[in-house]
Amino acid sequence: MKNNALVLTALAGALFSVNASAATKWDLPTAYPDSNFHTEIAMKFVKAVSDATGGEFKITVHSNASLFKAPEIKRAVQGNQAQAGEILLSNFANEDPIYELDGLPFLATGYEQAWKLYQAQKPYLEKKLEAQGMKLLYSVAWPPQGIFTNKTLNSIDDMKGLKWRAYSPVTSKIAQEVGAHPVTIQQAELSQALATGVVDSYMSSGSTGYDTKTYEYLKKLYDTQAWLPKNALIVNKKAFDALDDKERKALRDAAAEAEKTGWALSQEKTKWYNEQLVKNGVEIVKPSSELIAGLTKIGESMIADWTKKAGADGEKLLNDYKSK
Ligand code: PCA
Repeated sequence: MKNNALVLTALAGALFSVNASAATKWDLPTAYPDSNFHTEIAMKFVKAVSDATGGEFKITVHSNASLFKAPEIKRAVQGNQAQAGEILLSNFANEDPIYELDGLPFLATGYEQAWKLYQAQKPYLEKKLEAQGMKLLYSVAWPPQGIFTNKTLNSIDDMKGLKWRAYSPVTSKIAQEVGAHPVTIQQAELSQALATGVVDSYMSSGSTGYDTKTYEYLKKLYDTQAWLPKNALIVNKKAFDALDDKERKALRDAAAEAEKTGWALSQEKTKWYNEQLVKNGVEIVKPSSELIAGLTKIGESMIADWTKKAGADGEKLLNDYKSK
């Protein structure tokens, strides 16, 4: 009897210690390198989650497309091969217009407008992701988008024939509209594409120009400030639902903090990134009004197309945005 009790106590102890050490381990693939500010924010986010749970909830960031390539991350999270992931929303424009919205030229140009657009977009984004078995944790804007090239661009006519790197359906469409030749290449492969001459121009932020050492190849950045696309941190819904209350709270709190500091850091680093480009020989050019007029016209027709595609919800969203 006494022995049995001892065995039971030992068993219970063993079970308890198994439970107590059953840490939650998640993977978080992202497509951008450690030097990127989005990755910096993601690293802080996972540390905050770990700290708030006494190290019980560990999320491992796999940066620079080392686990999944940029266009594969969303599906990996959906299928729970990765429980969390960071995606560039406008990469998925062909899936649903809601993903395209913040990639449209001249709809929202500065940080203030981009934040307002996000507030109007967010409920629809959450709904779409939920329907796909995922949840939105936070989203942060990239710096404003400009054009890297060696060519002098007085108007969009000068963009004809450029070998244009695209990162999304919209950036591909812009190339088609101006008679450039688009090739879709994600950031992780961009340096190589520049080095081998596959592309000689692209539209993106100073952040990507810096991360990819674009300054070694392209010496002008036309500061068009055309839009601010966003990355989003998403999680698999089943994985999220399987968390205990403490873990879920840790995740939510860390996400709210990441979003707040992420937007501030993005804005703050815009200047810093451009300074690094200048130090490395890039001329930051104020675009002519003719160039802006040409790009704005392309943007307007894309926004009109978007409104048609997005139907009544889209119209409501845009009205919401304009009234903010
Ligand atoms: N950098 C990413 C997307 C937007 C940006 O500023 C890229 O060029 O791939």
